[in-house]
Amino acid sequence: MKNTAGSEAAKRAAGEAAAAAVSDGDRVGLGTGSTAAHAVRRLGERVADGLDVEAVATSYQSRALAREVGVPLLDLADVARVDVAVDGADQVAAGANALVKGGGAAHAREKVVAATADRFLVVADDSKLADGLDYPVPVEVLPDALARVERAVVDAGGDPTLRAAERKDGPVVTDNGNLVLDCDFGTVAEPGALARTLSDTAGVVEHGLFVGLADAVYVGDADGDVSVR
Ligand code: ABF
Repeated sequence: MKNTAGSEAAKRAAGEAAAAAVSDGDRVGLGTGSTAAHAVRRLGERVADGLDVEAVATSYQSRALAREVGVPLLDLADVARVDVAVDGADQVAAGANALVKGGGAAHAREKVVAATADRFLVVADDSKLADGLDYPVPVEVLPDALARVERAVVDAGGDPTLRAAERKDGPVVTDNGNLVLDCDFGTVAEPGALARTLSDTAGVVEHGLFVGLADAVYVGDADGDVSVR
């Protein structure tokens, strides 16, 4: 489930500020979620004004928006690196390079794009900032490994909940055909260690701890001001 508490003015300010950091000729990673959508829309305006970029999308949602606003797309499978990626987050640990992402169940592709970007710019409203990460960590799971991964999450001190679909009965199924466990670990003292534990768990396709990947975090507030940290 996504952390949707923040104001639209704050999201827009953060997204548009990050879009301004994209340069002519850049290959761009387009993130998912309402904050990243502001960056994509602003990029579309800049493309209409002559900006020459090519982009890869992190989800069906961001691909559809890119097409709608006229940002030229490449197939992510053909792209080994991007100059800059812009994406949202569900929670940002203030002062640490650690995020929780995956409220939109797109974190597997989002992490691929973030990891291949020379610059990974996170965009968030100020409600996403926290002293320590305590937002439930999304874990994408092979369906046949569900019970095993649930047990591994419990053994690691977490409380896993299978993410239910909002508009129909049954669980959320990701773009990759997998399930999502939202795992409450309380306040995560060592995000890097937990990230390694989850990555080492057979059946885990990807998890939503992004540690050491962000090059900058654009934080918007309700007044439309942006701080970059
Ligand atoms: C995606 O969108 C997810 O990784 C993240 O959980 C979510 C943030 O959504 P929003 O910007 O709408 O709060 O980036």
